[in-house]
Amino acid sequence: SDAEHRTRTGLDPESLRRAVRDHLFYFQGRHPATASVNDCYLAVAYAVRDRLFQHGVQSLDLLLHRPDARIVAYLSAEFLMGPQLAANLVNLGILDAMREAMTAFPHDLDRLIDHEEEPGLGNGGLGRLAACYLDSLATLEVPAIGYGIRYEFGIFNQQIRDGWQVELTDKWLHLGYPWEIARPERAVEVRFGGTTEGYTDADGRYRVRWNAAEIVMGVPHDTPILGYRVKTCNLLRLWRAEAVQSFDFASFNVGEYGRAVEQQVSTETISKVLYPNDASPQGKALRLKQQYFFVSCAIQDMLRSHIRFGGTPDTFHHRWAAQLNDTHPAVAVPELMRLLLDEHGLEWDAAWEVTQKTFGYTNHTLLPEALETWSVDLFGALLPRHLEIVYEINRRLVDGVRRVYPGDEGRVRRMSLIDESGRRSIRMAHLACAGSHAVNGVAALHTDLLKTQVLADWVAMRPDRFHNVTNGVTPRRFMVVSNPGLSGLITAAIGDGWPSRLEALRELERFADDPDFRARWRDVKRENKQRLAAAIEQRTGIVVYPDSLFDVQVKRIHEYKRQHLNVLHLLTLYRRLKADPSLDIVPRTVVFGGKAAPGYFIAKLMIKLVTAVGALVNDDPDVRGRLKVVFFPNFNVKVGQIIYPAADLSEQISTAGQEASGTGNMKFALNGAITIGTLDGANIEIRDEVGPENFFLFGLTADEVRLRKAAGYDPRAVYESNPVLRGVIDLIASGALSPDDPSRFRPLVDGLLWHDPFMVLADFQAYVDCQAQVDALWRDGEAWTRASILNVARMGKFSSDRSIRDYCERIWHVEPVRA
Ligand code: 26Q
Repeated sequence: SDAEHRTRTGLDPESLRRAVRDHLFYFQGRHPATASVNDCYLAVAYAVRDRLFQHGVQSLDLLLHRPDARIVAYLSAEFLMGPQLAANLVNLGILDAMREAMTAFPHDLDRLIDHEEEPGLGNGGLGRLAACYLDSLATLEVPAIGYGIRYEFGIFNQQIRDGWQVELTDKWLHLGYPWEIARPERAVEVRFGGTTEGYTDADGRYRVRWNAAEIVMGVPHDTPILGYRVKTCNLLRLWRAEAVQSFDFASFNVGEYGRAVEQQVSTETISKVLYPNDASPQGKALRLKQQYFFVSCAIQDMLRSHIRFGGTPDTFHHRWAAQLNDTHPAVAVPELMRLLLDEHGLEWDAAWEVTQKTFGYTNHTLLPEALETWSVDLFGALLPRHLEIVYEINRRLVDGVRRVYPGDEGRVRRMSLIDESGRRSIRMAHLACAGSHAVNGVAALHTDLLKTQVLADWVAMRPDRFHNVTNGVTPRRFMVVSNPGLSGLITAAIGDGWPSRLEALRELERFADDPDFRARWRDVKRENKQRLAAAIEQRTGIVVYPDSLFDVQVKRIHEYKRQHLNVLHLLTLYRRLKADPSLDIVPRTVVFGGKAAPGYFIAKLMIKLVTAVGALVNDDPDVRGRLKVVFFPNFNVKVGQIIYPAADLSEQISTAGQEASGTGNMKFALNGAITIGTLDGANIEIRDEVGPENFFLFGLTADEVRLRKAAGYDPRAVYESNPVLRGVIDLIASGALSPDDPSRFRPLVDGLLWHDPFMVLADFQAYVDCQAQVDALWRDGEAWTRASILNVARMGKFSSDRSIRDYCERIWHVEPVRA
């Protein structure tokens, strides 16, 4: 029976209680009666980790006996994993058993789950996508390893002081991180700098030797990744940089202790901190070192394991399918070439075939300023051998272009791996395309734009290599873990199969007109809103009302995401109320959250603008609590898990053509929020699925944006001709929001009036009109609830399980390995 099986595998409450007690007592030297919250949290986490590794050992054993099984390597500079305890308990199926077990301890399970701090090893969408994909790979029983960097400091913690963002160091390791195991015995060496020299080997072949100037050790730290209710346990393997020797004895002996330790410190800075920009990369040497560091560790690790399991270098791609999560790991292409050529003696053509068959490349952005390039000088100084290999790849590429398009030197210049205009630099997206058998965008529109614009020349030469794989999110974390109320209601209605078969949500459609079901649906949402209201009051002191419409925009702060468009709407509502305080309006709570890159001045000013509007509006007696504006500080995965379930309206209002996909849009809709959005990224596909009548659409299309710009867009003219818009812009410009510094928001206002690259003013009226339709539906509570239910019922496509199946079938050609 199930109960007997649980007892045998130590998953019943009594075994769990004993395991937690043993960890506490023998491992941490604490008596249960006096254990602190952190003591108890660590003890529970270790007890759970033991059970994860029980599965993990099985998964690895399995591969030993299956030399033919293919393994996915997901290469990503970021993994935004979020809290692990609750998610692991759900995947193991022991959340309730552990809750019962913990009644014997001074702190209950929910207190411990709340205590957990998350490793913020990512900026936003791209890093969180990698984490969702690891969850789905394990759930689909596909062997996989996520390779990345074990940053000592993740994304900064955001505080709001006086309405401004302040960045604090993220010391996520300070209380100990119980989910990982260091594996110093599997360390590898990574080299930097120096020179190359040619030589002739024993067989008379010309070879190249790299005499590096610096050696760094990469030490892997493994976190087990268990699938949902399956036996598969994969790995997240993050690398930490360490000095080869703890200090340099040569310097020490001549009395230069300081110099010796300096070298060690400089080595260990490689994995010290995550770069907090999620666009406009700067060509910093340390960033390139980080990228090469983890990529070299990963490829060496993969090669070593392949050979240990009896493979040969020329069959590497039979064993491994490696995905490049944007261009951040694109240096993997010359690194695998180098290892195959210089260390394993393959000829160029054989090595190139293995390399192309190994890699796939996912693009996540079209923003020209976000496309990574490295100056040839910097790249050559750090990676001299790789530069030679890049030049040789380019020579052959350019030969091929000239063969297919004789005389078309413009095309040669456009496609070259080297940008020769100005200071010479390497185009990493081109390197990734050249070295991959498959290139994909992350939503249908994004892939189209990629194919017709950014990579059009590449599509012309290799049309069959381009794919779309629309993003997805894991319903385990973003529904089961974070929204137990809604999940329970869904399970009561349609059974418990939906978390791993999300298309089954469609069976909810027949409840959309059931008054009793609708009432329970509303009760769940209300409870979630109460929970968020409490968190808002605790963190900001602002009191909000759960009966108001919760209108939420949480995501990185960026001009292209247009948080300021949302603010212009807010001020429109405010001015209406001031003009007529007795006006009957739909009460709204407008919640913002998100981090701004520390060097992005306008984004930080946007945060200050939101908090300034809050200060103006929240306690105005004319408003009488009908409008509340909240900036929820330090948005991260954990905060998201409180916010998504409590939202009524999801703001997805980027300028069409700018947001590659978005994944927050999916998390909201899966929790019953209705979207107000543009035809951008995955919004388009969400609207196709849920139906246009259950989605608030507004704004210019990507084509219209392009045409309007080509025709000469004049934001000033829009401002002049729209009195409502003029009213709100003038209000911001007047200094009324910043009496202590009347010109504070001038840069924002001037940017909108004179440039407005993201067409905020062009979309303003359409947005305000669309918000009026939102109000109208909200006033019909039954109709709103129906639309909310239908949103959830029709969102099955956006499970990351579907995305991963797409990758497995069309790009990786990998299959599940079942226990
Ligand atoms: C690069 C070089 C140097 C420093 C930083 C960076 C860097 C870091 C992170 C550049 C970009 C990022 C992150 C990008 C990102 O999150 N993109 C988002 O990816 C999501 C998953 O595909 C999409 O849903 C979003 O639309 C896209 O914006």
